[in-house]
Amino acid sequence: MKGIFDSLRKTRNAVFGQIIGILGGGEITAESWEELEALLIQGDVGVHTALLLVERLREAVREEGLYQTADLQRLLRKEIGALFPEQTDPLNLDWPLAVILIVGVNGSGKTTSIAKLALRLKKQGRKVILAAGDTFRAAAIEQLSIWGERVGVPVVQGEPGGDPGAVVYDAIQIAKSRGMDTLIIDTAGRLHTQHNLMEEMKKIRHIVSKRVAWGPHETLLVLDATTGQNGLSQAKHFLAAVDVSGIVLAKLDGSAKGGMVLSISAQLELPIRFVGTGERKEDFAPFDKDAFIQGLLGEE
Ligand SMILES: Nc1nc2c(ncn2[C@@H]2O[C@H](COP(=O)(O)OP(=O)(O)OP(=O)(O)O)[C@@H](O)[C@H]2O)c(=O)[nH]1
Ligand SMILES: [Mg+2]
Repeated sequence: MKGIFDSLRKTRNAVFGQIIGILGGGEITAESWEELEALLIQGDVGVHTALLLVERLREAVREEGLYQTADLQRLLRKEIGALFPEQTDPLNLDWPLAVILIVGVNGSGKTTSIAKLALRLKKQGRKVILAAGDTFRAAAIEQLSIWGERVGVPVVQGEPGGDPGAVVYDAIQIAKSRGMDTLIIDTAGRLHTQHNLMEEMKKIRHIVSKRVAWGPHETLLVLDATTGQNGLSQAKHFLAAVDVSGIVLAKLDGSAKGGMVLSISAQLELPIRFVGTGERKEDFAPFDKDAFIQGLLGEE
């Protein structure tokens, strides 16, 4: 199983390691600030978040009367940490049937992340069932059922091209009749139009909410870490249409753009619940901000 530290190797090597390089010794000069800002932006932290970080660091340096770049390194770790909530609550699954809706653009890593999450919850003793709510893309149902078999979790599926609402409806009935306690719903990443996609998400939510008290209890948006800042603007479409409760950041291992995590926290104001750290079913970890900071900047 790959952890967060390993999965950030590309990000660390591409950019963040250099930050440690420029903060390796000597006095803080105007150039240190410029280089730091440029590297943060290059590392896909996002302009807004990069400027915010530099501003906070400048303030701290002024207040504490510091002048050495080594101090800046310590402060950088601290200020990055401050972008994240102190603690992330556990998933809200304390229900007779907890329903988790998974959304995200096509190819972001939804189906894989569902399987990984299902396996994780199963190991925790939960009775998990999956619903193949992506009826649009021909191979999607098949893919989910293959993953279901791999992780040993049943999958409720409908007809390709059928109504995803009907699949979700059936899945809820089956889950209840079989005494399952967790339903995870896969959804389409693409329909004919973006508008249709958003309407479908709303419809699925509506069906769940009518059949399961307070459901869906979690709506996780899967983002592809390799898309960096672009992924972030896509995320905003979903956030405008559906009530998202958290982020799953897939493919952190394949990305040199792990810096985007900082702007997810600073701009979307949503907790990152899990990260995908590889292609295997075990390559999945709860987000841990200390491991993340070490992964970005190296061990202290
Ligand atoms: N390296 C790596 N690859 C991943 C990870 N998660 C998913 N992938 C790969 O990303 C590709 C897309 O993943 P899917 O789970 O099919 O994505 P999806 O969002 O369900 O895609 P659609 O059903 O087309 O909308 C696959 O090749 C996965 O193996 C990860 O954490 N690390
Ligand atoms: Mg899929």
